[in-house]
Amino acid sequence: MTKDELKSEILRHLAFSFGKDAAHAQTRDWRMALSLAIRDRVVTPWFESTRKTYEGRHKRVYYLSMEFLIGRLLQDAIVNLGLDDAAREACLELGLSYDQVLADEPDAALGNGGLGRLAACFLDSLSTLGIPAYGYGIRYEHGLFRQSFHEGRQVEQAEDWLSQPHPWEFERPEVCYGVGFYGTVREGEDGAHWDAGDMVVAKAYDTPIIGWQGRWANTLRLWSAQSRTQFDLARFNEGQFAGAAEPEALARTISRVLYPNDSTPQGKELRLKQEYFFTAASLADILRRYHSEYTDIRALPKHVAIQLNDTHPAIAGPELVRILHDEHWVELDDAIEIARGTLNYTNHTLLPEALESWHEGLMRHLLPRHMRLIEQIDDWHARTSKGRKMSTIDHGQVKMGELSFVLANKVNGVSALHTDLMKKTVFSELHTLHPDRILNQTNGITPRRWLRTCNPTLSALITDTIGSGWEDDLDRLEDLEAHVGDAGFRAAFAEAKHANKARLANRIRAIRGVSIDPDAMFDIQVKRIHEYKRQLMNVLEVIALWDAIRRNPGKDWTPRVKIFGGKAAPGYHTAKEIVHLINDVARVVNADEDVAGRLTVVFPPNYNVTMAERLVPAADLSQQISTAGKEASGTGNMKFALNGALTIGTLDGANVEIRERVGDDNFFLFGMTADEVVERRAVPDHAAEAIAASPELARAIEHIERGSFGPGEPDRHRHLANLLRHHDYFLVCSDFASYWKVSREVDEAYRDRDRWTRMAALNTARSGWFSSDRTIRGYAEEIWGATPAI
Ligand code: F58
Repeated sequence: MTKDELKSEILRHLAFSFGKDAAHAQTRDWRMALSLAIRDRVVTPWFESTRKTYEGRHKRVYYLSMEFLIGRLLQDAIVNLGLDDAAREACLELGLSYDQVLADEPDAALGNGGLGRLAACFLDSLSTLGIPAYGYGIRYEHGLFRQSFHEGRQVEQAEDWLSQPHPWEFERPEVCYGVGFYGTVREGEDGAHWDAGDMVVAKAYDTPIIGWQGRWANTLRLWSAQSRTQFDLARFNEGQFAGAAEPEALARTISRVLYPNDSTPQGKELRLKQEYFFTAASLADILRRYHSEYTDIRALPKHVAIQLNDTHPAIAGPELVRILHDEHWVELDDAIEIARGTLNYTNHTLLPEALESWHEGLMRHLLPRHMRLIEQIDDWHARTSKGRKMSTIDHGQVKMGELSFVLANKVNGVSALHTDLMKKTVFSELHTLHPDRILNQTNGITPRRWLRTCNPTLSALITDTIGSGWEDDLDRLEDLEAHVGDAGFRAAFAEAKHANKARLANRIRAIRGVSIDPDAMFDIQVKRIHEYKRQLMNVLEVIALWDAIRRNPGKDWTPRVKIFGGKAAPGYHTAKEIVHLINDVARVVNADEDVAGRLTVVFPPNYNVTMAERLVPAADLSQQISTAGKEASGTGNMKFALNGALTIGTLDGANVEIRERVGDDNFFLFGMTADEVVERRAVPDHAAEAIAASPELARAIEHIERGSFGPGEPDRHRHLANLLRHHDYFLVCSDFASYWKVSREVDEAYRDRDRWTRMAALNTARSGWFSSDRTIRGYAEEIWGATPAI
């Protein structure tokens, strides 16, 4: 498509799809018109992909996920279709700023963090590789909350990405399924019958996901909840206006918000309803498609592979058994085997508090038939695998990890270390019973979004140096290594980074009013705020550094800009206190003339995919400092390394594999190993001992206790200080001395810019393995038995 063709398509949509004259069109209108002009180019490959899948009778992959953190879609589609030059020029000729048009698109924030973003990267890779696949999830009306700060405290507001039309989706009113809840189970002569007490309708919305160079497009199908009953006109006419709308409002509650607060019984029930809602609708849809092609339900595992993204869709196991047994009259044991042959489960966490379990009473109340089947599945497992009963039901709780494991063909972890720990800890008993079931698939990231699109400066240098084609063959970045010894290449690499940093500095000045120097080291930690991710340790380092600079102002300190980004879960009190502390520390440090130009702290609110796309290319240092054994993998760590940031990190999650690949000389390692963490926790007074051994740490905690960051309110952050001294479960204190020491080595290393650039370039050259294309190939070969259809 030429620039002129695109231009006339934009104008055509502006007039005929939106009824706007170019003279009166706003940025939004132009963005919508450009989106539809681009979307038109996606439709033909999309239809073609569906046709080829049917014709070739290809095995289909279904990725069930409560979350898809896709972010913006317009530029992604433009770049994948190779239309970026045409789109930029067309906008220019129409008198528009291309960047401004792109920036008008709201982020589709249908996820919390890494798990949801991984699902989005996987969709991109599945399409790029031409593997017939569907993503299934929920079309939340309100995605992840919008974060702002009021006097340093996090404030949450409802996010409303659907308040304007979403140009990428196609509503499918004809694709809808009834999903039942509650009710009773009748045991008849011909088996069990579930009479649901309530029913909502799941309606489909499809978004095409176009792969690299437009060769293939898969579908993301999201479900929206609707009432089954029609609007009650009689009630309305009796004057009961709210009552007449009630059934609709209640049904819609299910797809209203991402991750409803589940601290109340009602919230818990709603979350379980969401899980069953989208899982049941997806399975009904998968089986409808299956029956349109095949007659033998027993051959399901041959033609269909279903991946459960964590345990949120774990009810798929009992639901599939229910359909096979109750509706297709397959013997129970056979039904269980067929379900097991079809389903696979990815685990994303070992944190005990994050492992899902549901109260047996709630499960029986909401899904009586499923609860009965869970008991039978448990019996079957005990019978067939020398297992003890009660692996899935324990002390009145249904453990969804165990249930997913028992009903999975394969179970995978998301980094080598995590998979190893899964075998040794949460699933040790099940692993002994089924030693071939657990395998590893280290996470990956799509290089299209996370290098090609977000970092055009570095991408251009890469293409100039090694030619094109690395975007879907990221191992080719290895070819850069031969150029790292070339001073000209290093200078160009440094220049690309500097340009990205200057762009970020301009933005931060515009949004936050803080001036930062692009020559200073940009030191970034962006991710959800969590105690195990240890943003608290990072802010302690800030405090200690501020204190050290004030004590020794004459020293030639390496200038640093500390950038934080991330949201705390609304009900996670300590995480919110950490947010507050970072903001308070930033205020004090940034106002202190003694440290000006040497240390600056920035915490832009509302970290999201779009902000990540701006921060990642501009980082010099990537903070990956979780307590070893706690971060399942991390994917931000990969994005930063790929874009030429050096990592300061622990041996946790995929950091281990990043370090192995980029080389220990190009990675700043500190802290305890996962085994040492377990030992250390058993030492009485480990925190006190560590504080006594580190004067920097001791002074930093004293500053917090003295109220240095709580103007007029000295006890403001005392709780965090107490936590550090007396309940330091995540071993911030015990790792601090090592962190501080290595951080000073980082300062030193940054002074030798050319050496730093060499290390950074080696990170880029050696990160090709972290492409999600490699991850998806691993799933396809080792888990799904699926092959590309192109
Ligand atoms: C993340 N999990 C892991 N969970 O923490 C991270 O190490 C890993 O790289 C990533 O998955 C992808 O494998 C994660 O993001 C959640 O967001 C939960 C979703 C359900 C509610 C609680 C948080």
